[in-house]
Amino acid sequence: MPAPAYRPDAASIVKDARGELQSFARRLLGKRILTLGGLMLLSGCDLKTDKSVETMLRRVSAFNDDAQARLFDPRELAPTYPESMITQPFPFNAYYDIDQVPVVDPQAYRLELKGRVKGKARWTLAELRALPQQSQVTRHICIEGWSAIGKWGGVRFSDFLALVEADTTAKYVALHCADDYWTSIDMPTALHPQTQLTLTYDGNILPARYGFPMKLRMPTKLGYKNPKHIVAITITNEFPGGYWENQGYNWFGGS
Ligand SMILES: Nc1nc2c(c(=O)[nH]1)N[C@H]1C(S)=C(S)[C@@H](COP(=O)(O)O)O[C@H]1N2
Ligand SMILES: [Mo]
Repeated sequence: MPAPAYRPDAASIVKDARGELQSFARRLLGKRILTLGGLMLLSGCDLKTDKSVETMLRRVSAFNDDAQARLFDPRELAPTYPESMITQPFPFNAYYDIDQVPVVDPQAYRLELKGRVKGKARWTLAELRALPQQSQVTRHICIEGWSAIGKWGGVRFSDFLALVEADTTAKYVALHCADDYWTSIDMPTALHPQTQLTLTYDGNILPARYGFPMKLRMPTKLGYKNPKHIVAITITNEFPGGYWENQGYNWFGGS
């Protein structure tokens, strides 16, 4: 994957870091680039334990623009964990309460591919489930200041993009959700080996609260870049923005 080789000055940036955990999201507003890999390096936290994540969130809560512009190498893999470390119960989060989680009819569901794709443009759930599956135990990090380890299973997204003959020279992949949520990612992130078209949670069909029937799991991205209830995917060169991104959250939101 193409990756700019930025070399952050960790010491000076950690010195700059100050402020409170709650201000983390606010401080991201209008900022340019923030990466999880970069945060790991800059904060000196490996993000392997809950405590190190909290420490990291606290340390980076007051990063300035310069600090945020110092990127880490996005070719890095996010850490993986033993199943014994899975957080029970895994938290629910959305821009609404849990009783408003969208209800998607599995029979009627079709995943739609739009934009720069030449292959099959409509997929049933059965067809998606028939593709080769993989799983990951990784940490989900929400910008609101919590993190949790979960196990997600599904199709490696780069395999799926190849299957639908997506134009992988296009700049963006936009993900449209059943609840009017949407987000978008750059093509290197879409092709990252840990980016997953997710159909299961902890070995079972993805429950409604965690994104039934399908979500995109990206352990290299913050929580809000991991869209649930995906109904359509667009491959495009036009910047698609996102639900939170258009309200000021950092578009990059990860490594
Ligand atoms: N469709 C949709 N996807 C979404 C959201 C949402 O409101 N709607 N919230 C995002 C945020 S901010 C987080 S932290 C995670 C929460 O996922 P979880 O419920 O599996 O923990 O979903 C992300 N994806
Ligand atoms: Mo989040």
